[in-house]
Amino acid sequence: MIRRYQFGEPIETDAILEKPELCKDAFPYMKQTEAGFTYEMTEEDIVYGLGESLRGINKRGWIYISNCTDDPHHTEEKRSLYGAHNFFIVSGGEQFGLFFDTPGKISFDIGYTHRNQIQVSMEDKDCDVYVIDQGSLEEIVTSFRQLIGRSYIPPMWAFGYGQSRWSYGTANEIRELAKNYRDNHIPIDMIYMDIDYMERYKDFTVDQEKFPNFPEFVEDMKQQKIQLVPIIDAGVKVEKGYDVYEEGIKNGYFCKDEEGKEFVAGVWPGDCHFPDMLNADARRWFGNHYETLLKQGIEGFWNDMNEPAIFYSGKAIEKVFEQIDQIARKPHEMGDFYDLRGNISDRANNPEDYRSFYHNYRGKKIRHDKVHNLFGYNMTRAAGEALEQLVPQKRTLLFSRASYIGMHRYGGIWTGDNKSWWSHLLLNLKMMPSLNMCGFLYTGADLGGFGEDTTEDLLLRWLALGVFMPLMRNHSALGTRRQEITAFDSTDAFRGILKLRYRLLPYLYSEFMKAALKNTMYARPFGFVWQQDEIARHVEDQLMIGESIMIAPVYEQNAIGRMVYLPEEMKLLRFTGDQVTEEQTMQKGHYFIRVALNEVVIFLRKGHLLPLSTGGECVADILGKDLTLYQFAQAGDTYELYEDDGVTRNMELEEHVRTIVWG
Ligand code: MIG
Repeated sequence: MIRRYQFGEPIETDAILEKPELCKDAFPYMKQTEAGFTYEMTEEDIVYGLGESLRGINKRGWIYISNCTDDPHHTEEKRSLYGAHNFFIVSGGEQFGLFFDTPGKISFDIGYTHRNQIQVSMEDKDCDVYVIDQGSLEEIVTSFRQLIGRSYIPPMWAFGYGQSRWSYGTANEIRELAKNYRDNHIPIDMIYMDIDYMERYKDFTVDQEKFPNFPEFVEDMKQQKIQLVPIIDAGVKVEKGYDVYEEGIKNGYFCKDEEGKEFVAGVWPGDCHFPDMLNADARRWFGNHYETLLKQGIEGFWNDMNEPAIFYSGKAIEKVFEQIDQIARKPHEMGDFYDLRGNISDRANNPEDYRSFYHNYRGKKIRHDKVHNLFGYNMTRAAGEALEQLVPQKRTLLFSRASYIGMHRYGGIWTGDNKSWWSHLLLNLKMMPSLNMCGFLYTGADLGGFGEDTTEDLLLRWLALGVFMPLMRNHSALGTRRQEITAFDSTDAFRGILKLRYRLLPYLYSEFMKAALKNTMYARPFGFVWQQDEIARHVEDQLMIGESIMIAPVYEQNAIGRMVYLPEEMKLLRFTGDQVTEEQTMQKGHYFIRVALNEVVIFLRKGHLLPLSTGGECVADILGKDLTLYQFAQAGDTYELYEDDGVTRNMELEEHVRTIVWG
């Protein structure tokens, strides 16, 4: 049973479609205080959840603030990333899950101020709180996921490997990249198009000089079984004659400032207006514009800059220019320079700017900061709802950078601008289960790291984790070292790891689909599986992926392997490239496991099967082909395999699951 409590007058978020009746009992577990709520933890408590946030699987010992932020430096001291996922579970003494449904800023102090105390606080204390405390950890998650609705499911080709870069600048560059991969038999299904494909960064346009005959090009790529996936930014360029701009002005679909004029924000296109994603009419209008690209053959999109990111606002930048002007006219003082410098560097994502524009939300004028965390959510909802109408017979790929719980029904997320750091490989692993808890199943990090220069071994190790992530994309920033597979010496090692991904796909897809359709987790922390095992409960660098396999990736440079904890008897499967080169049953315990750079080691749980394809260079190659079974099973053990055509929206479990029996 889920209990709903209400505090103040919460603004609707649409995180939950059917709300349970309000509960009249006293609010359990947490004490109400001036600032919000507190809870006294026991020493044994572990706190799980909070979706896309920094630090551990166990969130204890830090403070996390839900405030969707475009910050490309994901260092330990940060409190906010791009998402706002206000669900956590306390487990140890008492066991319960809480979801704080509120669209503004909210802070979760999980033993930061006082080591054994949780403090939840927010500016306006208007929120719905949902309490779930029946059953196991997994059952709490399933109840929560039922409450928030089924997670987004992409087409199966979106489980292939994707190559990205900011930016491939011309059609020829992409053709060459595709040829390089296909000639070298490096599996690939997607190539991403970053902002430079557009004409002056205008949404839904394609630069005709760099990408002539775009529909033909898209079709050519599809012939080679490669989908092109363009980026869409939140800001619409201010430019006379540009249809999206003109329509938005005419219909009043952009966010307005205090005086009722369109709010001006500087982002990539220069001066922009933000479509009012919270206004249902504006949402329909913006979503329908995706059709421009659909008509040219595009079947997938990634939504960026939708926190929304602001480099500067029109008004703030004017003030800076005034300041420069004043300084220039008088004798300079030391302080002037520092003042000016501070003023310029504080322009990006400035809280003052978020307080200076408004939405028309359900007929009411609402200041942006009150509903800040719903913006990216509703941009992706705009797209998701439109795509369902425009392409009713097929699934479309869609994922977002900013998000709030509720958005998980419309699209996936990638975890934004990480760096080519070993610590971010581990962060990727730790974030997965928390994201799953909050409904985000189709997710992944920029493999190899987005910012800074990667190295061959970092990319190899990161891909060895990436093979288990639903969204498997290698993406890197402008100006960093090239990060395509073909940029490195060990082509064979890379090819082997990517081929393994395609061998694993029947299993990974099946586990993903079951997680989506049954509201369960695709990636689980050990504490969810072996709750009675004190050591297992505190493992932060190994995960269960689906029901059959446990992974323990190498995340340190120059390591020849790593310590692995087996909470029970398991069977080690060593893949050298995509071939099994060792099978060994191992007892419960700690082991040092060697893993070479061209290897991936998987551990099979007892009583479970692992179906593998024979491999391929794109998802279409493996659809409907024979399977090879690996197992740590006895006669009679079973596996539920989910299979479908990978594109239709009919995904009923009963129709698509068959039971494989061992022996
Ligand atoms: O200000 O479009 O997170 O993936 O490559 C940077 C350029 C804007 C941020 C995205 C990143 C993308 C980049 N974008």
